Amino acid sequence: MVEIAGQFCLEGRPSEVKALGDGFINDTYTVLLADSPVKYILQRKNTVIFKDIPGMMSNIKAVTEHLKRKIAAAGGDPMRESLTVVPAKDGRLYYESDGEYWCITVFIDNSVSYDKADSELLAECGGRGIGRFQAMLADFDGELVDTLPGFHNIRYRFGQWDKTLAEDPAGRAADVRDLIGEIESRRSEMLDFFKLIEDGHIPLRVTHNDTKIANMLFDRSGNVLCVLDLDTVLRAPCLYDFGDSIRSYANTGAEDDPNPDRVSMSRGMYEAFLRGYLSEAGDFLTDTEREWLPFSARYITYEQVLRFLMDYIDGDRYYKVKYPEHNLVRTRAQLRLLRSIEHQLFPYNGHYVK
Ligand code: GN1
Ligand code: MG
Repeated sequence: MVEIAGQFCLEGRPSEVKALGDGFINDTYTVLLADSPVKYILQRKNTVIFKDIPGMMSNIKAVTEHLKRKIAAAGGDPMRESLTVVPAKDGRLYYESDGEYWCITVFIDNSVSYDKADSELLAECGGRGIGRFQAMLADFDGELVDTLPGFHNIRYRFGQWDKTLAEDPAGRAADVRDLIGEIESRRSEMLDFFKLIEDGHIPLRVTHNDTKIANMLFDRSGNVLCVLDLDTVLRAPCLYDFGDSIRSYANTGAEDDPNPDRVSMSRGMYEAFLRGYLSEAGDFLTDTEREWLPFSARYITYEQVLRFLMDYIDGDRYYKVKYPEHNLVRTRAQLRLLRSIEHQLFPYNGHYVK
């Protein structure tokens, strides 16, 4: 891997590559140099999931250049507040070898990362960070390749779901009938919401689409320093980012908590994130977007239950698992969160209550 890192335009000779983090999709490493304190992040991108790595990297390059211009204009530090893509020596944004795709970005030191939000203040800062990220991209008018068609599209997900259930590749469907029922009972409501997007009542913007707290870096005073993992930057409703953030920030337990009793939505964290988010995004959101913010938490959490369960039924082919039942444990924990969101935000016949 030191040799692979050497294929990129680094500020010195790479001397060591160390595994980093817990991503479910890509493999991530830190690259150290022999003669300089500068560090880098090396990733082997998952080509089963991402079919067009060159397209993905050109998206990331275009978006980060736009962000850097905005950050510089606001007096910020573009090298610390945005990812920086490091090209390979041949000028490409990736290095390909034996069908594997490798990419490098600059490591941002003196920052803090979290797996879980530990205070309402942090949730509010997270909300501000995502709102600001979306606001800076509001006038991005470059090309973006749709590298993950149907990513948060529940109609597309139901297509995959129906096929997986019909094929039942790992013979697991019979044992999870109760969970399948949880998905089916909410199908039409989810499609009703998605129809608002299909019919153009909710606009597409440039959004992140994977806003869990682990995908941002904070500074020492708790503000979002830099939004990471731009693999899924796409044109999509900004509600997906809000919903996915609530799924992450407001969960009192872990995403894969083996004890679902620890899992619920913290109303305080929800309100704090919302406050922070609206302080930055309030200016560009339409009334319809505002109205559907609470439902987006339900929608994205529901989609995540479906995706974890579908992967379990499919024999664990999408998400990395640490043990055989991992996707099932994730499903149950996310279902508990979904119920808690419903119970608190939609107690009366599915209507949102303030
Ligand atoms: C994956 O890449 P990572 O680990 O941040 C997934 C998200 C899921 C998330 C669940 C491309 O995110 O959609 O919400 O796991 N990314 C992709 O933690 O599928
Ligand atoms: Mg990702």
